[in-house]
Formats: sequence, C-alpha cells, structure tokens
Amino acid sequence: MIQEQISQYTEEINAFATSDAEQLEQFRIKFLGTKGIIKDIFDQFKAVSPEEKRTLGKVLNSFKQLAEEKYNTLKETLEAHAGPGAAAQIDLTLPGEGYEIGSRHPLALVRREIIAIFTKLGFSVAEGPEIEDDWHNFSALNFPEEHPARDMQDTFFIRKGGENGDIALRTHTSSVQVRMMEAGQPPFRALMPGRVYRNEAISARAHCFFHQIEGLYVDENVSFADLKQTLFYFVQELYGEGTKVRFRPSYFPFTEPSAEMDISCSICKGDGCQMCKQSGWVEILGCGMVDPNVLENCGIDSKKYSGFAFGMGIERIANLKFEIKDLRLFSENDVRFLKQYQSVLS
Ligand code: 2NM
Repeated sequence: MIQEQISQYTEEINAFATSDAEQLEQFRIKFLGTKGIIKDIFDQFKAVSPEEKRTLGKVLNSFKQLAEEKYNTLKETLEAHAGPGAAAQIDLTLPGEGYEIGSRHPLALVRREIIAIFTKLGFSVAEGPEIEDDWHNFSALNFPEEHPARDMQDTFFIRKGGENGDIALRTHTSSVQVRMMEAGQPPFRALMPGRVYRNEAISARAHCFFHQIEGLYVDENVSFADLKQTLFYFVQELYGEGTKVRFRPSYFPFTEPSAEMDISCSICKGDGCQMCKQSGWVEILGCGMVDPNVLENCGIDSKKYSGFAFGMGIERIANLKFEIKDLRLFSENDVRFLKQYQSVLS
C-alpha cells in the first residue's frame, strides 16, 4: 500500500519541473508541508509491522530526500534567474533617475568669500562656544554692570547668578576674541565667524539669531590707519574696485574710538535706491580701536600693544549682495530659495 503510493509519487516528483515560484510553493505544500503527503506516509508508517519497517524505512527516507532535493534545486534555479526586475518586467535599459545633491547655503557662501579675502591678509579663523559666561560676553569687553545689552530684553540668559556669574547665549563673537587674547600674547590676527543670539521678536528685519564675522588685529603700533586700509581693501575685494567707503563716529563699549563704516551702495552705485534709502550709502560694519581696558582684561599690556577690531552681520552682507528682503528666508531652508545662490558665488 505504502510502496504503491511511493512509486506513484516518485514518478510525479521526477516529472515535476517549473520556473514559476507559485507552482513550486504548491509543490512544497503538497509533498513537504505539515499536512503534506510525506507527513501522511510517515503517519501510516507508524502502523506497519516491525519486519516491514526495516525495508520500508529506507525506501521512505530516500523518497523524502528525493522530494527535498527536487524542491531545493528548483528553488535555487528560480532565485538565480530572478534578479531584480525579472518578475516585475522592469526595462533595465531605461536611464537611471538622477538624484539631486544639495547646494551651499547663501550665508555659507558669503562667509567663505569674506574669509578668503582676509586670509590673503594673513588672518586666521577661530571659533568658540555659543553658550558663554558673563565675563567673556560682557565684563571683559568693558560692558558696564548696568549696560542695557545685559538686559533680559536683549540677551537670552540660560542661568542667572551661577558660579561663574550669568550664563547666556553669546550676543556677539567678540567673546571668542576675548578667549583668544586670554590664551596667548600678540600678535593676533584672526576672524571669528559664528552664530549669535539676541532676544528679539522675529520679523522680516530681525531674528533671534544671526551670523557674524568679527575680526581682530593686535600688535605693536597698530593704528586707525591700519584699520581703515584693511577694511578699504576688504570692500574693494568684496564689492568691486571703486567701491567708496566712509567712516562715521560711533560708540561701542569695547572700542575707542569707534566707527561705523558705510560703502557706496552696491545696488544703485550711489544713485539712490530702496536698499540705501535714496542716500547712496549703506552701512556694512562697526569697528574701532580695541579699548585698552579690554586688552588689560585679557592680560595684554596696553602700553606695548594696540589693536583694531570690527564686526559685521553676514546676513547684512548677503542682503546687499543678493537683495534678499526677508531675513527669515535664511533659516527656513526652502530649497527653492537656497538653490539660487550656488552659481552666483562658489
Ligand atoms: C563690532 C564693532 C566694533 C569688537 C571689538 C572686539 C574686542 F574683543 F577686540 F574688543 N571684538 N569685536 C567690535 C568692535 C565688534 O561689531 C559690530
């Protein structure tokens, strides 16, 4: 009885061939499945006499082996032929889908250009922490105790009155200049780029953070003439030769004397436009001679050394270059905005 079944199924197995995964699966279920033929024959086998078991056992085992080998061989050939697309009928000769690489952020492009110009004058680049203590952000920089910039309205304080005094998000990268001066002795000639924070309501014209580049040059006999010539060279490189500059007296706690520098409007070339409010001039940075108090606070002999410093907002420079009207665009990361500038500066 069992013998007959086995020889009948052996024929069926030997004759079986398919290149179809579904048919092969049917084959597996029929013979090798948990409710399949082989399981059924093994169940019947339990009931036969011990003498019969000896001969039948061998036949049964090789029958099982036959079914398994058939299944495994067919499965292997099926898998070998079924590359991606074999079943789905994909046209592999079609061109691939291109993928887009990103572009540099306009602020990064402008920052790189500014750094490249000052690098030619021997400036290096330094960075420092965005979370600062009162000393590095205010006190060392000659900000009096009751200066309005220390007000909660202007500064994001993280902790008031801790072990090192107040801890806040830096409001300028001058804190990095303090750290550099504290750590060594002149000459210093460096640029400090970075993100700074001010507690302001966000609008088209103000944001709670922006990006600055400050510069510092300290050595023996550094004069205001050096400051003027350095910044003059900078704007010729950045906005083109023939760009005019003018300095207006100003005030900063950390410089004396202090000035703001305007350039002839790069948009209308001085004729008057919206950007320069019809004046022909636009302000681009603040600067001055480092106050001797600041040098002394950082352990530098103010009788021997003098220096100049300047600071500019990268957004402002980018606005003038690209005529971007709304500051918020810089931090929204809309690729339609970001992609426009890679080809302008590179
Ligand atoms: C500015 C304008 C003027 C400045 C001064 C210093 C330091 F640390 F040397 F005292 N750092 N940055 C400075 C001077 C920054 O930004 C509008």
